[in-house]
Amino acid sequence: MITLHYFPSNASFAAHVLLRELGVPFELQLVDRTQGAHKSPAYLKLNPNGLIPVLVDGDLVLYETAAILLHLADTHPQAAIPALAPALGSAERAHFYKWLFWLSNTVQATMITYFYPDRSVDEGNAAGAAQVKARAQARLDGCLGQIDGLLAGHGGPWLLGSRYSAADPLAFMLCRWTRGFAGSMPARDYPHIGPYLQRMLQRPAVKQAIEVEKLPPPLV
Ligand SMILES: N[C@@H](CCC(=O)N[C@@H](CS)C(=O)NCC(=O)O)C(=O)O
Repeated sequence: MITLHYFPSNASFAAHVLLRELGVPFELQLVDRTQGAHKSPAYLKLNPNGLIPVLVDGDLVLYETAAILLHLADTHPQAAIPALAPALGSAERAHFYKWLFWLSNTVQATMITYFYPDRSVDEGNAAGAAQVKARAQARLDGCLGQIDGLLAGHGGPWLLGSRYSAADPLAFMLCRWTRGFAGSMPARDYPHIGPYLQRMLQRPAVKQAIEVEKLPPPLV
């Protein structure tokens, strides 16, 4: 049995959507961040970083969102036609890696700086934190512009073009995290990302994950 350790609207959301896209049996295990469960000794045994998500697949214990997405796509090649990852060794697969890595190590990492700017400055340095947050937002503006340009360039409907892939739940999750942007455009207001997010919202797997996690409006 596959178990996803999650908290609503957290980085676990991408894996949650993908599991529903695959249509395989799985269970959700709430990691109650409000009670610090992600820093408990039991959870730290699963992920020493104390971060959500963790996927347990039989004997395998896996953290890092992009690794989880890749693992799920690789181990269920027949679950979706076409498969949720392009063929190994293909140019499309190389681009798939590129977007997964970039979304993780650039966009998601910058999001964390945006949401927790106080972690980058000394305690009580509110002005410094505000500057860190503003700089992170400016970098995210550039990332959103890049995603919009990608969608405009190949015409969509999905991140890789015509193929819906395991990168889409990650892109969707990160784009929706910008919904509270003030002073620059949230993802939904970009001409090509906006319709992309609406297409994602129409997918049954996304609808189900939103319903189960009880995500409140605005969704994007
Ligand atoms: N690189 C990690 C990042 C995961 C991450 O930052 N998760 C957040 C939730 S969205 C978390 O657990 N934060 C708790 C904390 O920072 O203490 C991944 O992709 O899995």
